[in-house]
Amino acid sequence: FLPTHNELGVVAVGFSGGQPKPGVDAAPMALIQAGLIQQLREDLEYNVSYDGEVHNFSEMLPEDDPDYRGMKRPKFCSAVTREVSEQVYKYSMQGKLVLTLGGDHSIAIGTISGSARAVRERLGRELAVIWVDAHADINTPESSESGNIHGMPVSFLTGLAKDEHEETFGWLKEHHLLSPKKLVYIGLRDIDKGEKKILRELGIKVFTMHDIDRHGIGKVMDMAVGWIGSDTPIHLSFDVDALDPLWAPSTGTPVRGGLTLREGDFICECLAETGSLVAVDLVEVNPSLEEHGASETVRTGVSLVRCALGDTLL
Ligand code: B3U
Ligand code: MN
Ligand code: MN
Repeated sequence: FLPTHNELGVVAVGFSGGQPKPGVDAAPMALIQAGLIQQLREDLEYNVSYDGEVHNFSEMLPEDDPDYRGMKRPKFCSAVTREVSEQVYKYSMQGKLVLTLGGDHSIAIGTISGSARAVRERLGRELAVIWVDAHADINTPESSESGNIHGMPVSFLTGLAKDEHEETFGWLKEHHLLSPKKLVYIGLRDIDKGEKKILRELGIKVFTMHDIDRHGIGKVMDMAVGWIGSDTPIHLSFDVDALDPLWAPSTGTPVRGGLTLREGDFICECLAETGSLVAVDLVEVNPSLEEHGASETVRTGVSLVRCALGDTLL
C-alpha cells in the first residue's frame, strides 16, 4: 500500500483562523524560502508535485462568521479544511506521499480526513495517526475554554464532535473519520481537564513527556509503532510546539519541558523507517513570534520534515 516511493504532493496552507495569533499563515513561505522543497527535490530526490502557491483561502472568508457553539471563525475553518481535505485526498489517491505545511493545527481536520478517505478507497484500510504535540487538541466545542478550533481537530476527526450543518463541519462524513484506537499521541504535557476525561473515556494511547522521561524515546517509539501494528498506513501530524521552546520558540503556545530536537527528529526517522507513512503535516510554526527564534524554528521545521521523508536513513 506504500505511496509510490519518491512521489510527493505538497500542499501549502497559509491559514491562521484556528487560533488568534497572526503570522502562522506565513510559515509555508518561510519553510519554502529556507529551501525545503528544493532540498526535497535535490537532496532527497523526490519527484515533488507542488502548484507553487501558498493557499491562504482568503476568497473563502465569509462575510459573516459569528461564534457558534463557542467556536471562533467556524465557517472559515470549515470551508478551508474542506478544501484542504479535497487536495490531500487527490494526491493520496494518486499514490503520492502528501506533505502539508501549515498553518495552525485546525488544518489537520482537512489533512487527516482527506488521507483517511483515500486510504479507505484506494487500499481498503483504516488510517492510523501519530499526533506529536504538547497539546491533545481533542476539545469538543463544548469542552473548549478558548473556542479556538486548533484545540479541537481530533474531536471532529474521531466523530466525538459532530455538526449537522455543512458549513460548520457537517461535510465530515463517516469515510473521513479516524478510529480512536488508531490514534497515538506523543509529547503531551499541557492537557485541559475536559480533554483528560475524553482521553480516558475513549481509551486513546498517549505517551506524555513523563512516559518519554521514564522509558526513553526509543522504547516509546517501539511501543507507539507496536500499538498501530505493522502494515497500517500512518499519517504523522507534527505540531512544532511538541519540541521544547529552546528548539522551537516561534510558535503560538510554547510549553516548556518538551522534546529535544533529536527526539523530534528521531520520532520522524522511526516513522520513515516503517515505510508506512502516507502523509505528514508540519504545523504551528509562526515566524512572526520571537524574532530571534524565528529562523531557528524554521530550521527545526525543515529538519523534522527531512527526517520524516527519510533523509537520515541509510
Ligand atoms: N487546550 C487549549 C490550548 C491549546 C490547544 N492547542 C494549542 N493550545 N496550541 C485549547 O485552546 O483548546
Ligand atoms: Mn496542535
Ligand atoms: Mn500544540
